Amino acid sequence: MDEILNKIARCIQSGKIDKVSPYPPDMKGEDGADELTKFALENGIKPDQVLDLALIPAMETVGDRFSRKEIYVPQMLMSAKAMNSAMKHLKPFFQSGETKRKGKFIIGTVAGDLHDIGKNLVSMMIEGGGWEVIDLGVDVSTEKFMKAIGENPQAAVGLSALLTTTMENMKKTVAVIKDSYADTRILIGGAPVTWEYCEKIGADFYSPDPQGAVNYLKQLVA
Ligand code: B1M
Repeated sequence: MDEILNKIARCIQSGKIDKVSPYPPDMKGEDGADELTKFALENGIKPDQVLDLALIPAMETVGDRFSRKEIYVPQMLMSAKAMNSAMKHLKPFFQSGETKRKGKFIIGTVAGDLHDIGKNLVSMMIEGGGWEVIDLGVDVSTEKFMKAIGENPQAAVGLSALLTTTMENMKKTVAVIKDSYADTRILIGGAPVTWEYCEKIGADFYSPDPQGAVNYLKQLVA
């Protein structure tokens, strides 16, 4: 198991998407994150093992290397593409939850922020937890969140931010939503977000991971 997980992690770190992708040149012709993840799942490795032991640690390494200026945005983008090619195989497992819907959940990455890997994971797990998910995508303006809430007034809302700069937009969005929809439950997350920040901006809940988000929503309807 370790060998295949290490290979997947290497593909994420190097940005090797699939067998036919020419990047990086030294891995040309080799299986990529796409084929290796499919192989791992077909051979009994659990989806959460692929996620927790290969994909997420590999992305952390990518982030660290970017911080140390060992890699730049194009390489980070290739790693994100490799991660997405692996995640498409995990998606059906995370989405095969109960069919009866518990409620609606609106989610998006806040304005100015294009990071969607974490948001997509949260979205998948919540859908798997039995919620109808309205995913507004990335770079979502406050107005777009407000429109979606207006159309789905009972929905809970999730905001994701990965940049310290866009956390400010998260704050603004929370304030505007709470101003018009005081009862709407707002859950926030993303690498730079903390409980302290959650309390400061008046959101209802902070979760560092998708499972915490699922648990929070579960107790809302318990
Ligand atoms: Co960007 N980026 N990036 N990036 N990127 C970070 C976030 C950074 C920490 C890298 C670094 O410097 N070490 C840094 C932010 C620094 C800061 O603000 N303090 C950074 C930067 C600077 C930038 C640019 C500004 C770079 C530039 O252009 N000079 C630029 C900004 C673009 C923009 O958004 N406007 C940029 C661009 C990009 C890419 C497009 C190349 C790519 C994103 C592709 C994509 O998402 N489709 C990218 C990537 C891949 C990263 C890193 C390497 C990985 C992010 C990721 O996907 N992690 C990242 C470094 C890092 O995080 N280690 C970095 C894996 C993912 C599973 O984790 O998203 O944290 P995460 O989600 C977690 C939890 O946070 C939580 O659950 C998830 C699973 O556990 N969670 C929630 C997330 N949302 C939640 C919501 C919830 C609950 C939990 O409830 C609603």
